[in-house]
Amino acid sequence: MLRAAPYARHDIGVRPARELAQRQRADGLCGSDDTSHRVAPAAAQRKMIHAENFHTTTSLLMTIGTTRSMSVAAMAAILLIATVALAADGPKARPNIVVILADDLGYGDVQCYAPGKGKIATPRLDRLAGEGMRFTDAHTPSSVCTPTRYGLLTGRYAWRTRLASGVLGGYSPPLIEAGRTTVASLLKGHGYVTACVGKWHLGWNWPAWDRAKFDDAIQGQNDADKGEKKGPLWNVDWAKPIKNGPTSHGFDYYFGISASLDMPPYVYVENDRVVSPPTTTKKWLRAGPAAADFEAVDVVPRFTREAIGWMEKQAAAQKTSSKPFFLYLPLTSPHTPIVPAAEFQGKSGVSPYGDFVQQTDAAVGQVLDALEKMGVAKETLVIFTSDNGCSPAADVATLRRQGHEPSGPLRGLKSDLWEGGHRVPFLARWPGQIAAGSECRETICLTDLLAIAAAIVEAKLPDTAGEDSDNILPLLRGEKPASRRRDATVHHSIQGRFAIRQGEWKLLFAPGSGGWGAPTDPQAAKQKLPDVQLYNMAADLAESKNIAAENPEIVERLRSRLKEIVASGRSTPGEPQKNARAITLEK
Ligand SMILES: [Ca+2]
Repeated sequence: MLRAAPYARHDIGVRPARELAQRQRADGLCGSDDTSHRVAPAAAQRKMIHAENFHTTTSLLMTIGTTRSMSVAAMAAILLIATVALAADGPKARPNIVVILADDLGYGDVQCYAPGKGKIATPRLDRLAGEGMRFTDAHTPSSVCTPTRYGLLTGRYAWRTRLASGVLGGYSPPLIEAGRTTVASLLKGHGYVTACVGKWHLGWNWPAWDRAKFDDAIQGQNDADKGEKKGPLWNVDWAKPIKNGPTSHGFDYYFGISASLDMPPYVYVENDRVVSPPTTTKKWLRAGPAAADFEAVDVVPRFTREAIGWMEKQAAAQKTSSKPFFLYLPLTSPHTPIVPAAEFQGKSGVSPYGDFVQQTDAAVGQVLDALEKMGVAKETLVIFTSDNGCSPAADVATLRRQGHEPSGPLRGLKSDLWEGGHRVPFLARWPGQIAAGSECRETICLTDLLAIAAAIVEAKLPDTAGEDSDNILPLLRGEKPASRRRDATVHHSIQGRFAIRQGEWKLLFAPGSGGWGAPTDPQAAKQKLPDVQLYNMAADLAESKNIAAENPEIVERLRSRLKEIVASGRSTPGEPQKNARAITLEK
């Protein structure tokens, strides 16, 4: 049953659905009075079913109790049957979990996040928001791909690993440490069947013909390699299995590509095998080995199809088993190459990027429709989010000319420490558990997924897992937690610069954007801008006025907290853990 907990708006920022619906009607946010898509609270129905079962069992036992001829053994047998019947209903309380991760989708690219400023139609995402909870202050742990994906799966900030800045390439060795708990390994260990379909971008070990040459290729892949046949990127035995990929980190099944859609090799991998070996060279930004039939334009539809096919198999299996499923679906859109399918070209009326965003919205719609058709939508927690903000590669100047602001009210873009780099859309739907049309303004982070999963399966995370993960399940259920396990959230930019957010305060350890945005840090240093920036996010969401000089004690408090978070290897209570390298906060 939904728990509409009493709340103080400014304390917690979780609004009951009714108030939000009224507000939406008042200001047009998410833009619809239409409640035809609202779904019945499944958990409430389940509870009623439980109650009926219990009532029937109790009546039966009472009847039996009055029948003196009934043997003790027979009563015990009936009690056992009743217990098994109730227990068999138990696992259904564990939902299927579907996490859809868009690639480089900005905060303002989903229309319900940018009333008046979003010019790209996103009807399916807006509808998802209306059916669940919309977070307005959700952050990726980094403003670029790889570190966010590490954080999402492990509940730990990636800057604690060897990756001090930037991202991995398509040939990089694995970033997730062997034996580290992931969302997938945790859920698999608690009876879930698990799959990842999509862009991995967390590295794995390719089987190389010549390891020394291969290592050279890894080092030079982003600039030196020209993708020539027999060049270093061809130094792979494509027939042999890859190692330490998704199926080594808790996923029963994998279908996808090794990194971004503009990073070779351009091949699909199923589980640990290349589906179709490269025989030619293709180029989307970077040149490299490609399977003859691999085309960038096909990838989003292919992932959507594969994901739905896998879920259909699991839903069919659920008719005879109680195994819930977990699907992690990291899409490659709307990241470069911007390749909307023919039926979406020109559809947005904004730009090819707008068309690709619309295709992403439609792909999410297909997944949601499939859940409905399979009859499992009511038992499925769906989370939709993005791995970082909109990229400058989206041709932002054209978008702005069309009146579309991809970061909505926020400053900056992908790569930056400013909010546009890492504050992202985050929608969650779980009928009967999450109030339809609700909104939460608490600061959350994609690293929280591991603790949510642990809470769902009622597992206690060991001190060595999810060091930066906070269980936000109570927030999803509209409850007010007494306190948050993670009292502050750390942001990290492509250049490896840090920022910390605590309550309304945000302190950036960079004179500029920390990323590609102007002024960059070298430009800011030339302009003699201060080394730190302090903003009050409640008063200045656009990060327009640096008030560090006027608030030295707040700067010091945040600096000191960030030092602790770095040094102790964790931002949640627990035994201190080690980082993989020495970390410099202020550069
Ligand atoms: Ca990305």
